[in-house]
Formats: sequence, C-alpha cells, structure tokens
Amino acid sequence: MFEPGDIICTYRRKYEGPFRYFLMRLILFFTTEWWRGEKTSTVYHTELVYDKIGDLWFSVTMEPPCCRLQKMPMKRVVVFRLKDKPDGFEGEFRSYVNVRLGQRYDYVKLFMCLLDWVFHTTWFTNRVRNLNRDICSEFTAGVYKDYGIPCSKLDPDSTKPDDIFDYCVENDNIFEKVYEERKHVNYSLPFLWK
Ligand SMILES: [Ca+2]
Ligand SMILES: [Ca+2]
Repeated sequence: MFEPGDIICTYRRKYEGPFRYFLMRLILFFTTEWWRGEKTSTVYHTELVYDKIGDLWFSVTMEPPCCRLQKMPMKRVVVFRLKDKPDGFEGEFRSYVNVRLGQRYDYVKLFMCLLDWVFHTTWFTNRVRNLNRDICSEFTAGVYKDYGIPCSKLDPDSTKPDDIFDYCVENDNIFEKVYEERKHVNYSLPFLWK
C-alpha cells in the first residue's frame, strides 16, 4: 500500500491538547502564502513513511521534542509518492533517517519561518543552517534534496509543510497521490478561531 519514503502531509486535526493545537494553528497561520492569494495553508505537518513492521505502518517524523518513529497516522492525511524512483532510493532514505533519529526539533527555525512570513523572504530561515536540528518539512525536503529530486520549490532550510504539499500537487508528473483520508472533523473547541 505504501512504500518507504512516501511523503505524508497532514491536514488540520481535531483538538489534541493545548500545545499541539496551538502549534498547529501557529504553523497554519504563519505558513500561508498570502502574497499568492492563499487564505490558509492546506497542511501543517509532513512526515515520511518508514516501513511496515508486523501489521502496522510506521512513519518517521521530526516533531517536538525530537525525530522518531511512530505508528503512521491514517486519518486527515494525504500521501504522495515519487513516480520514477531511481535504484537505491530506499537505501539512501534509510541511511538519511537512521543518523537523524533522536535529533532535537529546531524551535529556532520555526521562529525564523515566522520572520520570513512577516517579511516575505527566505533570508531568516537561510541563516539557520543547523544540520543536527530540523523542523518537520525541512527534514522531509532534506531527504529528497539529498537524492537530487526536490519536493519543494524552496531549499529545505526554508521549506514549510504547505510548500511540499503545493509542490506535489503542482508537479503531478513527478509525484502521485497514493492515499487520502479527509473526513470532516468535529472540532471540540468551536469557540476557538477556525
Ligand atoms: Ca536544519
Ligand atoms: Ca502554500
């Protein structure tokens, strides 16, 4: 069904605790390309299919506090796959992931994304080139850049989750959608801004 290295993009989720909710809203808001006419970003998080272990699919994710494997989310996600995968892709993917497991999340980069959004640049994120720390989309874009096939119009250092989603949708000759589950979600906190 899935293949190692497939890109998982996460739609807005239901309320899952204050910290996650706040971070999700922050990311959705500050990654919206208002200068391109976007009202809001479509996705707020990306991660990668790792492999099937037993009956379960696992993904590798770079999210607070650190890079780790987890049971792959199957709801509120869309999964894209590189169409013409060159030989050795899986091996490269694994070696990229294996050295990064356990690395800390890059909160500074998140702040720089905010500044880039305010000033409509990539200047700030390009200043923070910490190889040992990433944000989720930087990690995802890094895997593909390492292999010489970008999955974002921007350099991984400046790539936000929605940039990857936009790129995969706009370049359907390179990436194909292999899975989508996007049922309506009832928000438990309707009074918060939507
Ligand atoms: Ca980094
Ligand atoms: Ca966008």
